[in-house]
Amino acid sequence: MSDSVLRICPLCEANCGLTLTIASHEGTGSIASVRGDKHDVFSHGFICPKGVSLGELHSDPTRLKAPLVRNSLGDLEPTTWEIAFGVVRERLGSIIREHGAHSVGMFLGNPNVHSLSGAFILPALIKAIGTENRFSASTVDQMPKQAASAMMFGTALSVAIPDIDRTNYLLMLGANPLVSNGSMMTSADFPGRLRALHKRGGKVVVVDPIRTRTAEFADQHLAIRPGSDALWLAALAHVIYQSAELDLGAAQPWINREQFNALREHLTPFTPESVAHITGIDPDVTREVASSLLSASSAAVYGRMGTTTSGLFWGDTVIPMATVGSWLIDVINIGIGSLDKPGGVMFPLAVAGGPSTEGTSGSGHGVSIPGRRRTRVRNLPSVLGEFPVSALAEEIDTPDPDTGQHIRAVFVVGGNPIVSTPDSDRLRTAFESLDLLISVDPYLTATSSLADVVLPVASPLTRPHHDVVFNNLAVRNQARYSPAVFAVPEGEMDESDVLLTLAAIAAGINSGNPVTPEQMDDLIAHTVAQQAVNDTASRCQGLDPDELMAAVSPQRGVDRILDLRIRSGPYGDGFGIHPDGLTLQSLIDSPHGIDLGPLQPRLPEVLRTPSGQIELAPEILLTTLAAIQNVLTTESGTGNDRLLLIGRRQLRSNNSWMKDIPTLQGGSNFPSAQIHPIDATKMSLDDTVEVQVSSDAGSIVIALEITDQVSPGCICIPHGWTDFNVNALINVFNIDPLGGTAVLSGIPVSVSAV
Ligand SMILES: Nc1nc2c(c(=O)[nH]1)N[C@H]1C(S)=C(S)[C@@H](COP(=O)(O)OP(=O)(O)OC[C@H]3O[C@@H](n4cnc5c(=O)[nH]c(N)nc54)[C@H](O)[C@@H]3O)O[C@H]1N2
Ligand SMILES: Nc1nc2c(c(=O)[nH]1)N[C@H]1C(S)=C(S)[C@@H](COP(=O)(O)OP(=O)(O)OC[C@H]3O[C@@H](n4cnc5c(=O)[nH]c(N)nc54)[C@H](O)[C@@H]3O)O[C@H]1N2
Ligand code: SF4
Ligand SMILES: [Mo]
Repeated sequence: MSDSVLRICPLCEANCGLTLTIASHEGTGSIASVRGDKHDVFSHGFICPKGVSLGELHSDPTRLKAPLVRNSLGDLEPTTWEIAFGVVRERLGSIIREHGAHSVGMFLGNPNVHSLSGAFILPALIKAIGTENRFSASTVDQMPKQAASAMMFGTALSVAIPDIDRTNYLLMLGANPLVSNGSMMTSADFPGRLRALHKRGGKVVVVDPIRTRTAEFADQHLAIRPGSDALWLAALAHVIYQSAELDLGAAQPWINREQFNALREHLTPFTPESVAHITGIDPDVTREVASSLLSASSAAVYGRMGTTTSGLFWGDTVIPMATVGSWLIDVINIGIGSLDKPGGVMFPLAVAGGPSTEGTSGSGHGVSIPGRRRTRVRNLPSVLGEFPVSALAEEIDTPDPDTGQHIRAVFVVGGNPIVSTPDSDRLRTAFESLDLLISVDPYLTATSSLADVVLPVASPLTRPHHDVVFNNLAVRNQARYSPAVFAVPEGEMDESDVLLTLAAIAAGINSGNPVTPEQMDDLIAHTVAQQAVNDTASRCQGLDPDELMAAVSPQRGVDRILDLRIRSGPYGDGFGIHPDGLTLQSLIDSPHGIDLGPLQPRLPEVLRTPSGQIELAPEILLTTLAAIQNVLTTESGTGNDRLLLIGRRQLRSNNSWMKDIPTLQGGSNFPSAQIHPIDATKMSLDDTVEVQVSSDAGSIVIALEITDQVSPGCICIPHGWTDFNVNALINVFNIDPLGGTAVLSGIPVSVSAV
């Protein structure tokens, strides 16, 4: 007899609800099949190939089951948890005692935003280590969007999300959700939601140098020149802010007149005509899009990877404009009256809360961009509490000439920076030179295979799941929780316990007194309870934190913290103050989820800026906009012997991992460099050849594919392949100055047959 369980998929931001048929509970347990859960309140049965592979991932024989420690011969060898943590305690202890906490670096990868332990325990590990040298995948991803949103609305998760289910006009730049399933916009069944948009007569416009699947679906595709989005958005904003129909809608009362005027003035030079020679978009088309945005009954503008990680190659330099571009997207959303309006862009309200529900409603500390701290070697500013990952290698391999200070130990938690971040060769050499590299990762990867200690975490199906982060970015308010499907097998360890143990070790080193993982767990929960009673925005303000702790007992670990967050959160029972409110048990009792309805207006409560207003035109962004104006009057001057590199995601892939899962084999799941037939003819290349692709940072050899989906002058290469690592071509110098994010798209490369 087989039985089935429901499970939220932890593999991407879409957060689909799945039905797993259990083949056996014996041993490590196994899954016979995975389907979309038709009754899921959010995903209504949608599933993609990755979700289908969840059972195979669980039983994957190549997943590590025991920790590895490098032996005296230099090989990684399986060992016990006690020995592995003992090595960490001893070697980390002597590094911190001798060289201080800042000699430890941390790199946090993508899977951390997809787990409860990443949300709740990892911050405690960072704090326990006490290092400022924190890096993450965010600075090869979405950081500019978060920086812009934080400046405008007050927190790193105050992101205005397209209300895709009610909009009638969706303008998407640099996003390919029909392959990626959406990002910074949790929208399970993106394809279905786009079809519904069409069905109600709405229009989709895609701006992308590649004719992607999403572009093919769209009503209109604009093949923009890579990296020039900010200029085009400035031109759109220019037309909109000059319009007689201007109505800022719900945002109006929270906009400062002076900022509005300064913005309008700064947009003056950016006419559709003045940017056309750079963007390649006809000025009439730009005016037509502006006019559609203004006249649509509802409209939303959305930008993703292509807008946060591209740069404009112009006059022989690469000009990053990611934070300005991300900001201009919301400048436009405000200009067309779409902010906080149904069918426009709105702020989700997450069941377990988030930065925009903490503190005091309507105002807060805001953020400082650029950040106040600087990297030691290049003096690069921090961004939202971390440093650009492009600076990681130099912070390791360049000791201070006077003090000898540098990063000597690195924790990589759920990341593969050797493949996912710029200048992989230098980072590999830097990692090889470390006194200690610790990797928390269930696989041997290009990164973890360099580690001194590898701490593998048990299968995601052995842990509970709830999307703490992504409910802050979801297109509909809803709440779902999945208990663990299987127990953690003998000898393996849950990620929460791995991170709690590491945090306890670090706290013990720094305090000089032994700390147990159980004490660490209590400390984290107590801190959450204390904050909940302190916040005036909380549903249990003023209660005694011990009362909260007693109420969530005897739960421990991530479940206890989640219960505290739900009960004090915006829909919570407030520990009795709101008797009809939600608890973790309410979610457990509703396995298909609780639908909390479409997004609701949240202005001005959502704001956490010190002014209590929307910062429509932060000074630093106006200055940056004024600076990029220079390109309008220059010619590119570059020879046309080089192509511009564009990234690509593949449907049957998940960044650098899951490549060998059987279900994901075949189809588009292979690395190739795609170029347009015109360029192939010009360079006398046919698609039987391999090509060498070279840049100022390095070169790779990869199979060639000729397709007219790619704009002439561009070359499109997927990321995430260890042996065809596109990041060997990316240098660490092109960084968005405000968002700290590397330029991954739009850089020049040369191509030749091998
Ligand atoms: N050139 C280029 N570079 C890019 C991108 C691009 O488009 N172009 N995309 C960027 C983006 S958007 C991202 S998000 C980054 C991703 O950058 P990373 O996060 O560094 O890379 P991933 O490939 O996601 O690696 C995740 C690692 O976590 C491990 N893992 C899987 N599940 C778990 C788990 O539950 N716990 C733990 N501890 N580990 C787990 C996997 O085995 C894998 O080694 O790459 C970025 N790099
Ligand atoms: N199947 C699959 N799904 C994934 C992932 C995966 O690896 N595989 N990764 C997940 C992760 S970590 C993330 S962050 C999301 C990303 O989600 P998306 O951002 O939707 O995914 P991308 O495919 O990177 O889309 C970026 C698009 O920008 C375009 N582009 C490049 N440069 C420019 C430019 O200068 N201007 C414009 N306008 N467009 C440009 C590219 O052609 C590409 O189509 O996907 C997630 N989903
Ligand atoms: S779209 Fe994302 S969340 Fe949904 S099944 Fe696929 S990987 Fe999982
Ligand atoms: Mo990402």
